[in-house]
Amino acid sequence: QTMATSSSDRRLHHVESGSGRMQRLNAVVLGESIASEEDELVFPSEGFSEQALVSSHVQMYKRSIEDPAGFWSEIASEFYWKTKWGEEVFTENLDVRKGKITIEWFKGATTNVCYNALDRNIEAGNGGKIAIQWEGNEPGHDAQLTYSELLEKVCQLSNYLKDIGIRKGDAVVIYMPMLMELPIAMLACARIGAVHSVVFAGFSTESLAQRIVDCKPKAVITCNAVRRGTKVIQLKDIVDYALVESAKNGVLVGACLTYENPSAMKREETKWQDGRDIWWQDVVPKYSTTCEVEWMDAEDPLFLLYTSGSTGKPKGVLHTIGGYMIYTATTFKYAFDYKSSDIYWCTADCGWITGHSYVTYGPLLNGATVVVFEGAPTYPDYGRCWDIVDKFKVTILYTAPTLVRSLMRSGDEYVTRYSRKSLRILGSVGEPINPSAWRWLFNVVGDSRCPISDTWWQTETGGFLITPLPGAWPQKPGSATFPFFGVQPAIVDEKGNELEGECSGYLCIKNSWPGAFRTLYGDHERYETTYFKPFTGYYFSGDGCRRDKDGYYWLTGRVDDVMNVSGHRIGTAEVESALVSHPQCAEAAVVGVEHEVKGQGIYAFVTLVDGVSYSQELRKSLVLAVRHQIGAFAAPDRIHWAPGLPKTRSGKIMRRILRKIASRQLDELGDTSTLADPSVVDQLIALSDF
Ligand code: 6R9
Repeated sequence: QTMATSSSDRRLHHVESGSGRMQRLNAVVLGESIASEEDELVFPSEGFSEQALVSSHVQMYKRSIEDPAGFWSEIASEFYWKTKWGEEVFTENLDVRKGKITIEWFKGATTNVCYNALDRNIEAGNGGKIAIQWEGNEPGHDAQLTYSELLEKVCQLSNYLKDIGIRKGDAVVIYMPMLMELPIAMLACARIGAVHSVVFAGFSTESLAQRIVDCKPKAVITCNAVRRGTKVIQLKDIVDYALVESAKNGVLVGACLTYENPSAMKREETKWQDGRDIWWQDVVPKYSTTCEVEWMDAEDPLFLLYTSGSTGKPKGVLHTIGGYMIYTATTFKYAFDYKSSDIYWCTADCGWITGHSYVTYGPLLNGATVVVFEGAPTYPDYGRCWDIVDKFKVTILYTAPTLVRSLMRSGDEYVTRYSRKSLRILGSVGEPINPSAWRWLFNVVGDSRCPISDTWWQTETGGFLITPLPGAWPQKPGSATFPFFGVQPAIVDEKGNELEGECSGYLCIKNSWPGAFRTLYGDHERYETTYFKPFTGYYFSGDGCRRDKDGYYWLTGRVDDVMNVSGHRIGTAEVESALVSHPQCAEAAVVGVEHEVKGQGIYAFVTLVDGVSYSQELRKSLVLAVRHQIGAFAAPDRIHWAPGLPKTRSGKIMRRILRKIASRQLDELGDTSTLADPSVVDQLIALSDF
């Protein structure tokens, strides 16, 4: 009946709740002991499966693969389209040999995502339902908006944006903390056909400027300051510098709409440029609470979101309207087994793709109640998450392994102090969740009753590609399980040959899905080169993957020069270029190393300019350079002085060797004879203080 029942005869066991910080795994094993993590199956309870949206997946998956046009157009018909698509539901070419890479879904049809998320749900009688349940940094500071109220706020902002001349196709940069005004700004853009580009408010002024210069927005929407934990971050200052920097590069932004966040900073204290800066509260509430929808082609752009690649320049991932709408809504519904009574909380920031697809669009398209949290999950203490869960009776909690690991270290007492009985589903995203973090989340947080949706996907994919469907099949701690409807993964070897059955290699996708990105903004060639040329005929994800004998997928991390630090994608080249911008740094090579909490830590090898000597101060100022160029989240954890770097005779840095040195696997350095100067390796080892 389900994909994995064939293997259920092997070992039936359940995971019991452990006690203390080290989790016990009490497996009731039939026959022999568990051979490996791949053999551990965790079954949904019978009650859970009975209630689940999908309890038998096989037929539905089969249909989605055999008849994608029929499958997706049926789902799309549940949404509002001003005009429908024609004969052709989608067209795709993923093969560079056949010409330009193109992916189009529902082309020719017209719709509006904001209309589908708000107006449609209100018309269905849900106007009085809470859309956004906001929780501030300080416990006790909260607010909420119903669907009708949210629509009114969105319309006011839409009208304001139109009034200052923003039209269909214009870009708007949003640099905001997790206030309700952030999703409001996204939806207001969507309503009038403006293309939003949200920049995570942890990015530095240089990074913000770089993005502004690339997408040339007509306006920037920001907030004067935010409090996160005990810190106050003055966002407006960062924006001011970025706008000066952008102007130097020929990009003048006419309007900077600033939300006053009085709990963090008074307006009088905010630096101001008359003519350009406008207080949100002074203008937006004056506008009408209704605003006509701009009907958009399904293939018009919805947003740009910059992400890291293997070169220093961030990539502007472009998503279009129709396919993204259908895909985020559908993945949200099935991977979280969404019911209208659910209270959903995703801890991600809207500055990342997770916040786009699964704070704003996916949940609101389903008419869900979404918790939006402004603060830090460990403030005022490690119990804050569970306090919020109990306070709002959260039923679905979607979070990241890095947070799970950090809470796991702080002790179970912080969790068990709270009831958490409202929870029914847990989700994980951002990086592979290691089995011990999985078990802790399952046993301690979920009291061994809540399935975990470990969702594998990317900024580029728009929505989940490999994910459990809770209730449909048993889980394996640490595996994202199986492909979502309509997704055909392929694991290939270096030569691009597709591997069958149990195997490991590079994870590719063979077909398009509605939520796929359509291009890199202004650089279709880079889009083709990065994603479609490495393995002809496939979309290449950049991730390594193993498929076990039961067909479960195990993501093993990036195989390119991209690191994953606390679930944030950071290119090694970006950190390197920030380091070499320091006047005393001659050269830098950065690698990711295993880190207990962050998943990966940033380890930088630095060669200094001749004559400069090593010092602790210099270390600090190098780290500062990265904080300034990219943001605090990209600060290197270690700086390792390097008189020279291991290079091949053609001058290519051999990162493989650096990775081994950084992770102290000195006996696994491998062949160093191809190096231009093999003695640099000994020098490096001599200079590391371990
Ligand atoms: C959604 C998001 C994408 C990269 C991706 C992979 C890693 C994300 C994962 C996961 C294993 C999961 N990743 N989810 N790895 N299991 N459930 O995080 O997008 O910021 O673009 O990062 O994150 O390496 O390639 P993005």
